[in-house]
Amino acid sequence: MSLPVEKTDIDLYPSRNGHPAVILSRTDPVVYNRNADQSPVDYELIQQYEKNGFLVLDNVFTADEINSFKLEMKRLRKFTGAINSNEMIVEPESGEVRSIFKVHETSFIFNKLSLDKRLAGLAEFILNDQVYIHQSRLNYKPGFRGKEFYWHSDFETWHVEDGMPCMRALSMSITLTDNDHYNGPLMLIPGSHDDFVVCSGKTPKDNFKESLKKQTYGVPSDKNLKSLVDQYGIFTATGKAGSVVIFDCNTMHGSNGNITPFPRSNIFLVYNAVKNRVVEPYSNQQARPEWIASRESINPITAVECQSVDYE
Ligand code: 6CS
Ligand code: FE
Repeated sequence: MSLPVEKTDIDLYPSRNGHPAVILSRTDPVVYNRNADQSPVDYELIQQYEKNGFLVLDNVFTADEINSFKLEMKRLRKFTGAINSNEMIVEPESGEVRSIFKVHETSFIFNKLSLDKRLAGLAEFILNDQVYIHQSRLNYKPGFRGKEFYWHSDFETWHVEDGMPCMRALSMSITLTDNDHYNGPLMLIPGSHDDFVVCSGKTPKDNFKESLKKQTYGVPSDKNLKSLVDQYGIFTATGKAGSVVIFDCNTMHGSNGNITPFPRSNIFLVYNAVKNRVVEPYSNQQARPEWIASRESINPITAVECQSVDYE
């Protein structure tokens, strides 16, 4: 196990600390492995990821695999509240389940999915290091009353509230239901990963108790968001169940509410480089709980070749 990363005094990405809400340039690479021969996918796809800050891979998982994941998602919705209510976040108004965290530890199937070479192998290549799960979450976004996820950079939150030193992490969103243009699909701003948007305000104590329901701190100003959209536009990641959206930790993203009868459910697996393991939060506040951000349980992953039969 490599030595824990010492928190350097220089905060390369100061945010929510009274500084003006400006846009700084990224100082970290996006793709850490420059050896195209080692890429587990066509290298053009890696170049697309580097340019846009995200990549959509269709038909990564079979219908049988997705069915297994959906059954597991329903099972967890039924039982998690009883066992680990903290890890279950409900929608503020309807009380329906919005998210369940730490499913890579509480679910045998989703633990296996987090090790699946189709995901972990690609994360290892892009981050060019051993990887571990920083966070996992099932987002149910139920039909009729599923609420939005306002625009944000995950890294801004993970840096300020979890102590993630650098931009050497990525999220993989596996679509468990069809993500159509009408049921609140993930929206991403292509190229925004190269800009670090400093956020105003000061992080309230125990912010996560509110932010996981509705994020109001660590969100870009209207001016900065408009400047990103004017420069780069907005991409909507629609896709059939079984597709995977891989996005850099700093890509600005969000999703609208869902008033259609069709749920938009995804599982998010966040891979962080072991060399980029979290240190003390840059907000100098208490670290968020382990079920939101791995800190004690940093287990480097050994990627495993998985097929449909492995998920039955
Ligand atoms: O605060 C967090 O870590 C979570 N919040 C959002 C909206 N995206 C990243 C992560 O799941
Ligand atoms: Fe996010």
